[in-house]
Amino acid sequence: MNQQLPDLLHRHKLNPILTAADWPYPANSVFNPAATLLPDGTTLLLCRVEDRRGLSHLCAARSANGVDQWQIDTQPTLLPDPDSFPEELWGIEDPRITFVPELNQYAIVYTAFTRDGPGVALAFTKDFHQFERYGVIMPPEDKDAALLPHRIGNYWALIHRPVSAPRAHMWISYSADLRHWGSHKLMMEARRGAWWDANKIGLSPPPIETAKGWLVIYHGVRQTAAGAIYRLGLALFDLHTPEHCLKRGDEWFFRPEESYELQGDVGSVVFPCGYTLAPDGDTIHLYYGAADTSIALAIGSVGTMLDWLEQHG
Ligand code: BMA
Repeated sequence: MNQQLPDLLHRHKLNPILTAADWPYPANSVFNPAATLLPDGTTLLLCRVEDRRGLSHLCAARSANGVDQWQIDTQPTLLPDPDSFPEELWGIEDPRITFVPELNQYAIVYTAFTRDGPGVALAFTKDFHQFERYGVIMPPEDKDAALLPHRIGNYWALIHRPVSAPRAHMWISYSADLRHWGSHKLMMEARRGAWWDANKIGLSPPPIETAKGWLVIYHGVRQTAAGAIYRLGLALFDLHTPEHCLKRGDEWFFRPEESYELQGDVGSVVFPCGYTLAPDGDTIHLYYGAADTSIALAIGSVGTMLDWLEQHG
């Protein structure tokens, strides 16, 4: 192992843990999964599956240990429904799952690929079999969104990433009813110039609620002559005013290094959309898309990430 590199996440030796070859039906690629722990301790991944036309849908995979022996739904779990939701014309992508205790349901926030680019859509489910769609809640161009698990004051809060080309920052918006959104606040800006997170950033998995604040893993997109590099950074936000950034790491802490991250449909991409927390409340299993082709797992500690942020923020 290269001791010069930050050591916050350890790749699982079985990586990539899921590929299109594992799928029960034909697929081009499987990547960018949302994740949650079901009440019985089963890990559920809601995977983005890109079919051979290029359009994506979502498919659930379940495993007792979150590593192998995946039971994959034999049919797509959530397909785009462009007849009822024309915003899903070109597919649905990159989900984030948040369990919402007040509603006793899982919120799934995903990208709807509309005729005018990506927008943010919301659906709820109790069981990952039946889904109630709310439709697009943030119009294009917007993506990389997740719902916070409970209200802040009286309002639900949604983190998302609208684009005001050529730059794209993280915003947070509030709603009393989950359908009408306002009080839009800039949460964190992409840096400029040579920085690893210059010009375009976005939320990766949903924020992690800790005693010190909302711990956010975000991606920075660096444009280079050879294409984009997607790397991960950390930031901490106030628990009661989540648009207020308490700390932001200057350096990335995870980057594409392994062959399955460097090569694929889109090389040099690590793109997590979900994590699970072990019963110790500290061990994090981060699930990420590797090179827009497969699904990989990296394991870390929330406490160690917070300590790193103290030193590097
Ligand atoms: C982003 C999203 C992700 C994708 C990444 C790299 O903009 O579209 O779905 O993994 O680009 O291609």
